[in-house]
Amino acid sequence: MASDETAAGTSVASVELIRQFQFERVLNHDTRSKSINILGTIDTTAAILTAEKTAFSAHDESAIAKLPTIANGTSSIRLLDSNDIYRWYMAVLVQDLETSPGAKLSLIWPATKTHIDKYGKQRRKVIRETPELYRTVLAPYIERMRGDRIQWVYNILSHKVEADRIVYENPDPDQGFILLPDLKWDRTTMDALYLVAIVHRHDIASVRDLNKSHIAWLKSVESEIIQAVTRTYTAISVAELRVYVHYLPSYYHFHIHVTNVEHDAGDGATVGKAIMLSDLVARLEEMSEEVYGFENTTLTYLLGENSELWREGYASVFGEG
Ligand code: G7M
Repeated sequence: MASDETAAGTSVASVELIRQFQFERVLNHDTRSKSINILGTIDTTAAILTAEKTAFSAHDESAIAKLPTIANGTSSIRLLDSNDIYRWYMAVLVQDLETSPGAKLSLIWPATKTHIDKYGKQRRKVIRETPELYRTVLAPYIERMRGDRIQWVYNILSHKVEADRIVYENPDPDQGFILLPDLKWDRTTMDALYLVAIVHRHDIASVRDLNKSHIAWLKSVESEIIQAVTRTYTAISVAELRVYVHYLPSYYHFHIHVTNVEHDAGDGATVGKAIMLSDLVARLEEMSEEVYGFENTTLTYLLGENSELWREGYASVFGEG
């Protein structure tokens, strides 16, 4: 951001956008993560608003100690039922924008069809992607998905946005990366810590581009990440960090997810999507010179049936009809 004035101006304009959001329909909701994705419009253009109830900040014991008393007066607690030694209630907890906000909102605007498909409810399919399928179906799709769709990545790498949030940077154009809070993190709840490390180099779109020549580099990136995180967030130790990569990712410029193991990152941290970085390195180490890299292996993952990749690519390979 060029100056504080610009930053403040951007922030007011961004808050104003939320106020202008016109509801259209619910795309998806999840009772476990207590979140909802809503499709709407802002100034007649499609927008997706995601609202997620915030987690309790277990590290902040003084706030938690006040929990039984922070309900807004006795009229805001209602007994639902009781049975023997068990009693359960509904309560309105006092919220405060700075210290205990009730929800985290994310806005995508203008939202593309790919975003709307991604945030909508959808069944998933298992894709057993051979090297041949990678070359013929996924690789051409990845080419189309680079460019504008990852403008946000380039903005971070060039310090154009989110620069004041950077937790750690190794600026080397070949070896380096930027570590910063993922947009999914509220930047306060330590148990929900979620960072993303985006590499400076542009030649790795996904796990498929990793080969044996990257082993030493991946190891040093992982250890730099771990050192930076444990130095910055002293409440967290090495054994509490989950460092992993998505296959398939949503954005095709190599990046690494770093979360607190206590955080339930939902589908993003499950089998069929998340691969531990250290497992990737181990697989590369075990690979023969002949196989050499992930380009020549079979990788299996889950794919939403709303996605263009399923509809226009894999449906005809794995679909029923
Ligand atoms: O699935 P994939 O590995 O591509 O995940 C990309 C990650 O980047 C997700 O965890 C997103 O929440 C995160 N992310 C996406 N965008 C658009 C941004 C952004 O603009 N800023 C930050 N800090 N993280 C983002």
